[in-house]
Amino acid sequence: MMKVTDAGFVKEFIRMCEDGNSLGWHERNGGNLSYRIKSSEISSVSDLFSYGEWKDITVSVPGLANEYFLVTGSGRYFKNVILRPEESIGIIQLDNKGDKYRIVWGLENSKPTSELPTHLMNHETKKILTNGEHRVIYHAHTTNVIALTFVLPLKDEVFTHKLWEMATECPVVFPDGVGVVEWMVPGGRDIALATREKMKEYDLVVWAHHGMFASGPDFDTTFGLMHTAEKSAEILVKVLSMRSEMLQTITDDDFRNLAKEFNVTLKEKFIG
Ligand code: 2HA
Ligand code: ZN
Repeated sequence: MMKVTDAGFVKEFIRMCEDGNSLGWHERNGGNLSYRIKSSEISSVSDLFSYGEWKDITVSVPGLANEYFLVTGSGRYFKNVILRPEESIGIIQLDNKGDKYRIVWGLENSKPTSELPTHLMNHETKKILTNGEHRVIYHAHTTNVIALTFVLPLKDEVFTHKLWEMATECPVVFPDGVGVVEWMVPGGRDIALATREKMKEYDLVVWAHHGMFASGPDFDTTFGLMHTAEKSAEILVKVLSMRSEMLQTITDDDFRNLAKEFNVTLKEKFIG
């Protein structure tokens, strides 16, 4: 008999957990991942569901009523997802108001990630803004971006410009830029609301002294966005460690020429 873990979307989810873990972004139970499941994918596995009790989400996401999500578990380790998927990840369904969820598969002796409010608020915002295209929300503890939040001003303009500047592909991969949320208590409603505000404008949001959140249409694009930004941050950390001033860099006009060649729009507020 088919298992839920045989489904393509579950395999891809597990692979992404492995990739993040192999890059060192998920110490202990750090980070979390969620995927808004397509209805065709749900019908391929729903025979295997058993329905748990309805529980409060603590935020209201009416735009996600009745949707199903594959999510990582609270307190679970990314490194164990491939070894013990049934206890590390699971599928939840939201109720018809978007106030409650129930577990329908997996998450044995566990519950959804502590960052479920931020994940669902981001999903709701992106579902509306992208006409349902975005389905993946990913939170990782990306070492070099975290390091930069101690030495750069916590401004969207500064982080966007610096990350664009350190790797030529960055303005092409995230032309809309990145948002920055100052340090806040994680896991709750307030940080979910602050992140949602930034997600209205960006697909990537930095959490000061904590990590990043990325949104995208599929696993590869979302992981690639996180990876590209974190690699750029790593280059900046290395450069700053070598010397405080650069001999040369990518100039404002270089950015404008790059935008023309790659047919992306780069806002002037991130350039000048
Ligand atoms: O799951 O990453 O932000 C642990 C976290 C909380
Ligand atoms: Zn975290």
